[in-house]
Amino acid sequence: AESAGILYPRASETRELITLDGLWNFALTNSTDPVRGHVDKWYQINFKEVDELDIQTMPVPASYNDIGSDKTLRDHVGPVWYQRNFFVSKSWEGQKVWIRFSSVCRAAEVWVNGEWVVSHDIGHLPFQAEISSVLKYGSENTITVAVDNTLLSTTVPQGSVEELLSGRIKQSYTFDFFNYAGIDRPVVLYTTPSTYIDDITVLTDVDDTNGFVNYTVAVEGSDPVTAKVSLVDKTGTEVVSDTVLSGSLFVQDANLWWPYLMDPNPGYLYSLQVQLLDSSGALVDKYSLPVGIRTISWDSKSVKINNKPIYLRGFGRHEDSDIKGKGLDLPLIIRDYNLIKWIGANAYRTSHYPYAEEIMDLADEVGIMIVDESPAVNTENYSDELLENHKKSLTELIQRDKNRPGVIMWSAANEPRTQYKEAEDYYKQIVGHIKSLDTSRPVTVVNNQSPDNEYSGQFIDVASANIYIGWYSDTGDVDVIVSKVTEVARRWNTLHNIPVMVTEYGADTQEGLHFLPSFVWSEEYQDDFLSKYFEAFDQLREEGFFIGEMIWNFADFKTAQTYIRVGGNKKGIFTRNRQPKASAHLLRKRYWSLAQTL
Ligand code: GCB
Repeated sequence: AESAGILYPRASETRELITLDGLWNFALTNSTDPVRGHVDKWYQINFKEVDELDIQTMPVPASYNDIGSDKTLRDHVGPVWYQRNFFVSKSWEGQKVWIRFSSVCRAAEVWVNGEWVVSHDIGHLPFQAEISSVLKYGSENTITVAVDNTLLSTTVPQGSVEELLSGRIKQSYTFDFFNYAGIDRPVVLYTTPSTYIDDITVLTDVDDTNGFVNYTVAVEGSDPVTAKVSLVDKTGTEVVSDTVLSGSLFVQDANLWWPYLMDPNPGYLYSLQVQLLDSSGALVDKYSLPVGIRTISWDSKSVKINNKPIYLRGFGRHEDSDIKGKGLDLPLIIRDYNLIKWIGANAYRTSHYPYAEEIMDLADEVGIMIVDESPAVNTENYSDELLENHKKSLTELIQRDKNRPGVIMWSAANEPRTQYKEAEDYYKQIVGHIKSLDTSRPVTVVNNQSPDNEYSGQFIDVASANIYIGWYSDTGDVDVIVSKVTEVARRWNTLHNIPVMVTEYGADTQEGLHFLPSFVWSEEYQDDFLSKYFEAFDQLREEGFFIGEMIWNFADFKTAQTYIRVGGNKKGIFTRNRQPKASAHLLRKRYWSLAQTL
């Protein structure tokens, strides 16, 4: 059974949790015979007992591509197979046991003890299944996962597959980051009671210094229960409570959730502790959700948090690093947040797919404002099937992130081909779908089309422009940046009467390459280029509709092989190893001074 809720798994008085992260057994299929594993039912065999399977050891979580030493693994197209054993305690019998994957890139099929339990067809988003009835308690169990990275014209994101003259199958795609694949985020087993908290939805509001936490608890199961819902502050003190499953908590003189550097105490989180009780008052289930009290509002010129206009100082980013690809990496995540704080940023966009829940938790805690993006990047060849998959990605994204105070905007897509007329109905439906799920946050589409020659702008609340003047056009001509950038931004505003931000601008820069006077690819050029954009942004800020700047990119990252990329995209202000280029110091000066004036 699949559940509607997808709450982050947490242990509590009523819930236990074990991780299945670690070393798994791993087998490739031959790309020219992709169905082999299914035909031979690899989910019913023990990989280790089959000699011709050529088993490798694979870490979870990690992308598998860069772990090996040959191209067969890195450039593999089609299914790969993961398997491991795990022990389930006798004491879990009688409870509901769930398997939850935080993400598998891209399509996953899961079997436990040879029985199919769940499939999921999109990367970067969690899924789970209740597996109580297929488990052996007090005994070893086997889990097998088939992971397929193939991208087609109807998948999100899109791609195409061809057979080369050599007979090799090759995956192509137009997006500018490596198509990493595998079980790239944590896998856990957890228990719930048979009557349990399936989902919690929180919507907060602010009235002067007071806060409201409006909540709804969804319960599954047949036992009659009553509730106790308490809001607990950082010191562990209960501030207010109620006994209904759906209600509104009034918080006098609330500690509001503020972005980083907008308040001495940013990212304040309460804990909403939800308890289900039986008729005798005994605890049935308990789940605690972090809650930030804040409100978002917007009009034709601004976006406000707690009624104060915000100005976004941030980045486009990637989940990307050496060896593990997009695999969850806690030291890297903390390093990144330390750099974000060091540089004085207050925002980023989860370009070009939803980021790990652990990364999102830290945004909530630090006070980083997130533009939360669907994995739909560069959409083209619009079809009904693509539309359905794209909508599904947004349903799952909003279900996962709806309660996060840090998420201040939904991004429906990055650089869709919106210059075609068929994009009009498509994006009308996509934005309408987001609005049907959440009206508390503005919606954007991140565009690189000219505002006069595209069809999505009429539906969105905030315009997001990716601009590469001085790089892909006017290469080397930094002197035209100010006039051209201000013109594009103004045009978005006058055409649709909405606030505007620049979501990408950047220049590839090889660390350590120096030229005086500045020359493309040098650290000097990146500084020159950025300084001109800063000038443009300062002019735009005077005009009253410009709400933010996000540099492309936080760090260098890996891409597919192409002659315009030397070892990947080098537009980072940090290297892939997270060390600063000269531009990081320049940006730091700007972000800290903006933080002081705004
Ligand atoms: C873009 C894309 C981004 C690329 C970037 C670039 O417009 O949104 O994915 O990496 O340009 O550097 O070309």
